[in-house]
Amino acid sequence: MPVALISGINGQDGAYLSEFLLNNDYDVHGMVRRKADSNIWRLEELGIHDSVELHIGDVTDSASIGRIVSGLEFEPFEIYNLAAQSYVKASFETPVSTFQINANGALNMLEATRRVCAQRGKTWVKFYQASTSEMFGLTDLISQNENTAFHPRSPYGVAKLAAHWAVINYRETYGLFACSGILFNHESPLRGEEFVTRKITAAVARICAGKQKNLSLGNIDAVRDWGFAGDYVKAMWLMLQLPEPDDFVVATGQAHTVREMCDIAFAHGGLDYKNYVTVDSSLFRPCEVPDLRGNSMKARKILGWSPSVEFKDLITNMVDTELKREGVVQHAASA
Ligand code: NAP
Ligand code: G4F
Repeated sequence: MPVALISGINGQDGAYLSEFLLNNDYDVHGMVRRKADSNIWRLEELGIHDSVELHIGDVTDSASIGRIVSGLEFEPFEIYNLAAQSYVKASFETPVSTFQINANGALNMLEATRRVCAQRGKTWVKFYQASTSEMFGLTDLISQNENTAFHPRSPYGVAKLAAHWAVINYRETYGLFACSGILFNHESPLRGEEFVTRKITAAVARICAGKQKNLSLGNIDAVRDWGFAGDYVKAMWLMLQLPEPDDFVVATGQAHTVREMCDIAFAHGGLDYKNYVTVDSSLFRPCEVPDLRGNSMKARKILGWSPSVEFKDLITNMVDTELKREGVVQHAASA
């Protein structure tokens, strides 16, 4: 039975990746930080919390990683390093801890991988790093691919770029099977509440339920390439099945504004967003990434990957889930 270890297993992608790997007969292990309260609601929502084995650890704690990685000695295995402080805006407030988790944490994971491979063979472990389109940051290109220059615009992006180069360096220096997926924004009903898709779709449901009156947003003219998280975790796995390690952009190629998202989400709840959304300058980022759109031709050609969910369906599905969570019977006009 193939074995996988996922750091950040309790996050959005960790949960969908676990589900995907379990469906492909993997023995799935995950690293979670010790928390005062349970933090595995996503695994519970997918009904897979009893099917994965959780290990207490922290990517900033090399001792815990060494213990977990060297403990998985049954088979050659796959490591997916998804753990991160993943909220870009918060990285301006906590730049040092963001760097420790997102950059040093990745280095700790790579080092543990290198040590196991030094004992067992170069490709005993295959390593996936969660890189991001935020590394492109400020760009005047219409779309970004694997050859686009990086210009990160946040402590988050800078830390992720350090980790990205560490992966390349470990590949070139030690011959590790290590891949980076440069993933553009991907969303789902399991998204964290601070991210704009979930913030908007949850607000629509709460407004419909009479629990919220309006919604404050930041830069609603920001443009992003949004896809469905369930599609993106498959691309992670596909990278580790290649004969040689490589890096890939994963994106839909379709770009939209936050404003368009508001229009679709509120209309699905039978509402006009203009009556509810206000722009609050305190929600703008000190340094914004105005416009991102991915060119995933390489992933499509070599991995055979393609997205399966259109932007409008992604947003309306998220609204539907939030309406159910709020116990709202769907508006007749949008049902
Ligand atoms: P997420 O929901 O925020 O999940 C991140 C996970 O990392 C959480 O489970 C968190 O656990 C865990 N974590 C944070 N610090 C940790 C530490 N020190 N040690 C161990 N675990 C720690 O993020 P996501 O959307 O699933 O994204 C997964 C990865 O892909 C992240 O690295 C993110 O930066 C990257 N990425 C995401 C997107 C996207 O659009 N979703 C796009 C490109 C790249 P706690 O519960 O303990 O906080
Ligand atoms: O949903 P967001 O917070 O996602 P962001 O910053 O693009 O980052 C996400 O995607 C990255 C991949 O490109 C990941 F690496 C990262 O971990 C994370 O998953 O914001 C999207 C856009 C931004 O331009 C932001 O300024 O929406 C704009 N926005 C406007 N009003 C807002 C808001 N974002 C949030 N979170 N909240 C608002 O009120």
